[in-house]
Amino acid sequence: MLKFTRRAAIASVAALGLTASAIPATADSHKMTFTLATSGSETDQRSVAMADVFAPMVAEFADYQVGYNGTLFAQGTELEAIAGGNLTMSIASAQELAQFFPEFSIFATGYVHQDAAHQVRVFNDPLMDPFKKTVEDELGVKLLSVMYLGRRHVNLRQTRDELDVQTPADLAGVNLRMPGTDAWQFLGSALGASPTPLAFSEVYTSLSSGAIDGQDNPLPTVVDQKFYEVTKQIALTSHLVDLNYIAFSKEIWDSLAPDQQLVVQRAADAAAAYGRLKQLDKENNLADFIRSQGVEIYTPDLEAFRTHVQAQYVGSEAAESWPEGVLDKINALGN
Ligand code: KDO
Repeated sequence: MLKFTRRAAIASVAALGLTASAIPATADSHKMTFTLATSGSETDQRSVAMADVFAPMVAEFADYQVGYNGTLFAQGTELEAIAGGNLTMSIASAQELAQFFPEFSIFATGYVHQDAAHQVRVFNDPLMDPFKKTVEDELGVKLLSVMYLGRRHVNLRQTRDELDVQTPADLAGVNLRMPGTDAWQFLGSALGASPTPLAFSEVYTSLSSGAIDGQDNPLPTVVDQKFYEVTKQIALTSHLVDLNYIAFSKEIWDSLAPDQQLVVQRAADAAAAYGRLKQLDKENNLADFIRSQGVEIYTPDLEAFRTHVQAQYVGSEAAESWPEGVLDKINALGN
């Protein structure tokens, strides 16, 4: 995948020269159409929350369209599509934002966020204001709300007899699929593995063929994508309490009346809250089902993973982009 610098990325978006008019109008000319692109499936809880909570709340003035499984825009290209006027919304990751604004890597760093509530406190804290403002001013994207994806764990094809993962050293040489941006690859290396960039849509087939040894995602994703059919173990590393932002076109936002903006904001917050509860519930209740499918689930030496991962970030290029004092503020909002 291309490595974007902030300037190059924004220039490439500007060069597209596209406007919001590229977004299709609906039959009812009084209504706008809000189009969401996601690499998640229709049954992913974030997708369900957007369809079942967000869409009805905005229905008075906007129709809701969605492209699932990366069919509308490939994973990692959605923010450019919004900035170029070709898309209204995406479920964006901090890792994608870090492609444009490296300081976002702080929210993609292993063992920083502690849980779902911590993510919400961080997102709503004034510490986020300059981050949100930069994305709005420089990319034309508003971050409306924070969605919970869950605790990412290491999920491998090898049986535990073949490979017992206790510490990062046990992952040496393991070909671990991570999504395709620098922040993800860094995290894969920090875990001790050999990270391979691959689009989400290709993970199942690559696990099945043995092109990769494993992948990392929360338990609900393992079930939603049926990764349990093609893997044999999950080491509960919890290396990233992962989040996504509901990203919305600033151009469309600015075209809305103030009361419509309020409705959109409330709808995003309500969808995020609903999805978070659903995802937490799934996360807490899926282990037995996954085990029943023949996948061993166990907890490795978490202290060894935390210490090793955190040590990799110290003095890293990523950490150099973090604004002074922000990590301390994030930690102070923890438990
Ligand atoms: C993935 O590619 O592993 C990932 O979990 C990364 C997330 O940031 C998010 O984009 C997610 O995929 C997709 O929404 C599919 O669940």
